[in-house]
Amino acid sequence: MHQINFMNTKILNMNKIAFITGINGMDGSHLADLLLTRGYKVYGMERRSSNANDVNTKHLKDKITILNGDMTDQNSLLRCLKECNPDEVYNLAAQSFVGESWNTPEHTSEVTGLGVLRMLEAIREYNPKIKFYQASSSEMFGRMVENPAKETTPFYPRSPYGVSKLYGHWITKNYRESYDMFACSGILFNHESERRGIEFVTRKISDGVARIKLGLTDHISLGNLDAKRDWGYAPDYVEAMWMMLQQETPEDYVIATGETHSIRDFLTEAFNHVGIADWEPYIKQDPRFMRPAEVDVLRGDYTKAKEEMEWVPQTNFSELVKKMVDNDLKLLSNV
Ligand code: NAP
Ligand code: F7E
Repeated sequence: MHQINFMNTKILNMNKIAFITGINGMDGSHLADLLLTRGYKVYGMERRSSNANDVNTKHLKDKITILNGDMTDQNSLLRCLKECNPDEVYNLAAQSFVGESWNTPEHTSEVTGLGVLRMLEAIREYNPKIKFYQASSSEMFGRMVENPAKETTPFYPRSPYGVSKLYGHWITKNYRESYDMFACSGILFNHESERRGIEFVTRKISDGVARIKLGLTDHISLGNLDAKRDWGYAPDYVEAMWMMLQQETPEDYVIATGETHSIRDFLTEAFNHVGIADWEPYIKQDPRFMRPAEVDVLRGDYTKAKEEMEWVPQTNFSELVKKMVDNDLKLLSNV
C-alpha cells in the first residue's frame, strides 16, 4: 500500500484497477494518464474500426491494456468486466458530438443513453461493488433555467444528445437508489485540450488559426459565433472524475469554471495569440454549422465540488486557448 496526498483529498490506496470506456477520446486518454500516475492498472475499451484510432493513446500503448467492446452490445461490456475485474469503471464512451445527434438521433440514444443502462446492468450482474462514474454533461441544462447552473438546477436539454445524456444521468441515479450501487455522475461543462476532436469549435478554431498563421489557408468556416460556453481544461476535469469515486458516498457534482465566453471571445484570444488583431475577414459563416436548436449560454457553479472535494479549476480561459493554438502550430509545423 502506497500513500499520496492530492490537493488535500483523502489518502488513497494504490494497485487499483480502472476500466475506462471511450479510451481513445480526449477525456479517456487524459484520465488514463492521470490514473497511471496514481498507480492504477488501466484497461481501456475501444470499438472496432477499419483504421487505427489511437492518435490520443499512442503514447499509452505499452502502459495500458485495450479491450474490445461496444456500448450497443451488452455482452461485450460484461465480457470486458470479466476480463479486467475493475474496482472502478469510468463510462466516457458516447456519441459526443451535439451537432451529429440530429443526424443520428436513434444511434445517439442507443450509445449515449441506453449504453449507460447496459453498463450498469453488466456491473450489477458481474460485481455490484464496482464504483461507477457516468460522464454527464452541461448539455442537460440546455436552455438554462438558472444561471449559473448547479446540481439542483432543473434540466432542459436542447438536442438528442442532451436528452440521451439526461437518460444516462437519471438511470445512474436510479441504480444508485435502487441497488445501493456506488454510481455517480459528473455534470461536466465544456472542457477542451490539445487532444480535442477536430470538429468541436475550439479545436476547429485553434487548428484554423494555426493554419492561417502558417499560410496554409485563408479562412475558417463557422456557424453561430454568439453562443457562450463555460470552457475548462480537460486534464483538470479528469481529476474531478477520479475524486468523485474516492468520496465516501456517491454524489453528483457540477464541474465548471464559473466563467462564460462567446465563440467570438475564443476567436479574439486565439488570433491575438498569433498577432492578428482584426480576425473578422478570416471567418466565413456557413449555415451547415448552425444547429436546429441552440444552447445559447452555459455557465456552471462548482461550489459543491469545491466545498466537498476541494476541486478547483487550475487553467484559465486565456491559458487554455494559448495551449491549444501553440499545440496546433507545433503539429502543423512538423508536417
Ligand atoms: P470524445 O473525444 O468524443 O470520446 C468519446 C469516445 O467514445 C471515443 O473514444 C469514441 O470512440 C467512443 N465511442 C463512441 N461510440 C462508441 C460505442 N458505440 N462503443 C464504444 N465506444 C464508443 O469525447 P470526450 O470529449 O472525451 O468526452 C468524454 C465523455 O464525456 C463523453 O461521454 C462526452 O459525451 C462527455 N462529456 C464531454 C464534455 C466535453 O466538453 N468534452 C462535457 C461533458 C460531458 P470512436 O473514436 O471509435 O468514435
Ligand atoms: O460547440 C458553436 C455551436 O461542438 C460549441 C461536447 O463535448 O460540450 C460539447 O458540446 C458551440 C455551439 O461543443 C461551430 O453552435 C459555432 O454553440 O464545440 P461544440 P458543444 O455543442 O458545446 C458539451 C458539454 C458536451 O457534453 C459535448 O459532448 O459552438 N459553433 N460554429 C460551432 N460548433 C462546431 N462544432 N462547429 C462550428 O463550426
